[in-house]
Amino acid sequence: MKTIVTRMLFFTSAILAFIACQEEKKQRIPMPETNLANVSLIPKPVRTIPTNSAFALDQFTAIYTSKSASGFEEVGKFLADKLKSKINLDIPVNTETQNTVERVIYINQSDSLDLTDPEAYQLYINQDSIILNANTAEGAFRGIQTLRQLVPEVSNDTLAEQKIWPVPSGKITDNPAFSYRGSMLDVARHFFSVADVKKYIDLLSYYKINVFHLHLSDDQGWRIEIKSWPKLTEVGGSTEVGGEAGGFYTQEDFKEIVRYAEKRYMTIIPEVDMPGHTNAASVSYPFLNGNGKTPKLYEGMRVGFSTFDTRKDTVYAFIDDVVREISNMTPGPYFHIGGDESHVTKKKDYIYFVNKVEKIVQKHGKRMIGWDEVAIADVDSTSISQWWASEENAKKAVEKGMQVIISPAKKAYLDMQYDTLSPLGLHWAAYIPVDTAYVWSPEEYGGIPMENILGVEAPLWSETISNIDELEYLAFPRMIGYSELSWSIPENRDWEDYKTRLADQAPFLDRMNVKYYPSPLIDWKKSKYSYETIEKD
Ligand code: TNX
Repeated sequence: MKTIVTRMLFFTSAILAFIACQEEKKQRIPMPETNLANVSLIPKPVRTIPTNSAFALDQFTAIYTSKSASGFEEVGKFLADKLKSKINLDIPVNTETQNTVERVIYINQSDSLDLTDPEAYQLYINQDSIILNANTAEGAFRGIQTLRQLVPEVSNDTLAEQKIWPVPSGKITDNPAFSYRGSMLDVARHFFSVADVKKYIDLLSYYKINVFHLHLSDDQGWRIEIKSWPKLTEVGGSTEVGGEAGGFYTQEDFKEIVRYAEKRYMTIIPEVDMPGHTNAASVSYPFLNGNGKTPKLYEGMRVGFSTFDTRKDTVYAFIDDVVREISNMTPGPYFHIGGDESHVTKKKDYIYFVNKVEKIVQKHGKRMIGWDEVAIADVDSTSISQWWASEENAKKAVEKGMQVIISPAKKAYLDMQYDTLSPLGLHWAAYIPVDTAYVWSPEEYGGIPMENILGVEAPLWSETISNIDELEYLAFPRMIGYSELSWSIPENRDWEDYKTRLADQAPFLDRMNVKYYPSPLIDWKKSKYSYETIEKD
């Protein structure tokens, strides 16, 4: 009953407001005092200057975008869609001038020299307009994530007849510290559906993550259809850790993931782990196997027992097909060859293998990424080393002029338990509570020179997680901290300040139905969504 009355009231007030607006067009609605610098933005922008008033986001607001610049209109529509699901307001995008429009959000392609980083943006929030300037649609896309965070979850119903969501006024200028800000998901130990992956990608993009690395093969499963080698998925895709059913992405599925990520200006990095971590491939095609044993499907959690035969030409012909088929579906510049924990590959064979596979990757137009071990081979300076375990290997990569992705297991592994009581995760590298995950500097980690650091990535290995709820429990809230470590400059990072901003993410996470770990270190904000759940119960 209450909702019907509220709806009727809303309907009548909307009509009244509409009439009133027609009469008193352009009259400013007095706004409450605000402080843009106190809004809980994550990642924290480079610079925020509050002007203490607000933009009245309401039913008389419209979005306009540069039309000639490619991608800007789509960014405008993306914003409208997300605001519709957040506050249930329909905001028209680039519709012909309507006389009901009182205020505008303008997403503008600007050639300003202050916006040289392709992801840089400026937000000017005034009482009558919001102007988002960016050089590229990618920059505009990052900017609308900030705007989404600035729009309050709950409207103010006392300022005018209509509902108003006051957006704090001021100016934000922003760009990322690192151009590579990633998360990895292991879909090999446990398979995750396209829908699960999309949900994760969408959450990551809200926090300006721009790289999503998919670990597509391992001892326990092969997860990507290769048309020229169908048994990889027929046989190798049939298992996962713990004896559950496994699964794989068809090439259409993979392309769908790529498209979904592309819309969010996110690069997909496919990984086929080799020469170790290859049991599932070798069971499918036993000629690949190089450990002298008959390969059998494997559903355990051990690592380091498998290897390709590094001295057979047919193995490289196979790898060529795999890299070609996957690279053809991958618009991003990278192909990840794994290369970790090849404990049963002789060192000279490992080096021979990595040298050859690097050439295959390059032949198919991609830059090779490998886990830090690959730096012991004769790799090219254009290849990239992902530092997960060995400082010595990371240093070798730097000596070779390579770029390094900072992913130290002790700090950045999302599959590490929060503490000894965590029901999910491992702890071979460390226990990583939410503060430990945040309080370190990728800029200074292990003394890698800044010019060699490509960026930061937090991998989520899936030995102990088998569904989206469990995935979210390990990834959130820590992933939010990694977004700040990779986007925000060190001067803007502070645990005490971050803690309160993280607490304010609860309404968003609840609304997205994210089963995050409610760390006791954080005083989580109650949200109307969590109240609703309590009421229903
Ligand atoms: C080490 S990290 C691995 C993975 C495991 C992970 C579990 C890396 C390059 N190799 O195979 O899944 O530890 O934390």
